[in-house]
Amino acid sequence: MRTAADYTFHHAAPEADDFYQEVIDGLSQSSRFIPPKYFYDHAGSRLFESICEQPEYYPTRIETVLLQQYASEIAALAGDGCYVIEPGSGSCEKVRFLLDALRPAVYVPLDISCTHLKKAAACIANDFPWLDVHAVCTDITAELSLPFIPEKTRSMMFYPGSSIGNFDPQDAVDFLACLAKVTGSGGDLLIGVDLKKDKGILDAAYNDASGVTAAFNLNLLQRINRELVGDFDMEAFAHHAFYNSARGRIEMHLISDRKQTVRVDGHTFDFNAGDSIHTESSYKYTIYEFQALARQAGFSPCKVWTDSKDLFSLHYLRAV
Ligand code: AVI
Repeated sequence: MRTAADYTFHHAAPEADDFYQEVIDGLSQSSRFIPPKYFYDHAGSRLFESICEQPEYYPTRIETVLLQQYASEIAALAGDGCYVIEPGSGSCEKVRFLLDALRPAVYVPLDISCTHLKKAAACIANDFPWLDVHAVCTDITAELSLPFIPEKTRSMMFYPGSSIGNFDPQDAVDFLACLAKVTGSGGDLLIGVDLKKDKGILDAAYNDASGVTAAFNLNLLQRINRELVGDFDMEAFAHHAFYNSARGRIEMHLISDRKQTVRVDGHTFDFNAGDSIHTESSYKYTIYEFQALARQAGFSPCKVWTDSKDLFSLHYLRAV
């Protein structure tokens, strides 16, 4: 038997300049926007784990119950000895609920945060000594290339947490189409999708009383200060999140509370009081809307599970 923390590591992370360029470009536009993938530095990844434990943030709890409850049904659909590939694997917590039932040949976690990924992969390898773990540090929104996966391997993409909601719908279709390309025809996708529901429940989930989501949002400015020689005053921006019913999405913003000028590596950006930096959208779907989106990406629905209050859904899809 192999030793603890024995796993294979592949590094395909983007150049540091991507963060720099996307921040400068995003802050230079009239509608300022920084892509949410940059939330997840080491501090941001930890804050996200803490969000998942907040009582108002229901998706993680409900999805975990669904995974536990339906693990054997999922395993029956996936078949024996498949490759499980998890884009944006974070702390690799949710896959644990499937591994004993699924008994995959290989588990491939993919994440942009290398430090976090190495730790999570080592823990999985330690806790499931029979499992072959190939961790890949990469930007999953760039073209995915996994050359170590043999052709004709049966694979199941695992994309929990409703992270698909963080893409605009057309980008979500394009991303799912990339996953379909990686699995090939007959490959599977198990994906968690947050459902449309009462606005009060959604607003509370992104404005937890302990202020963890606010800290997560503001950490983006701290990250710019730390890594890109920025001088954002953390006291001068506030977290703002709300459900935009017309667009079917939560929007997260950082709002300037005064007129101010911010510098990032010699570039200057002027803000008036109330000006926003849009940091994240989190789209919510009905089951029917999501299945239509998945079809556009080349997947056909096999099965969907939901909780008794229809707050969250877990879809099993197959690439055509
Ligand atoms: C990762 N993603 C699905 C989360 C969401 O709900 O959109 C990120 C998040 N942002 C604030 N809270 C959680």
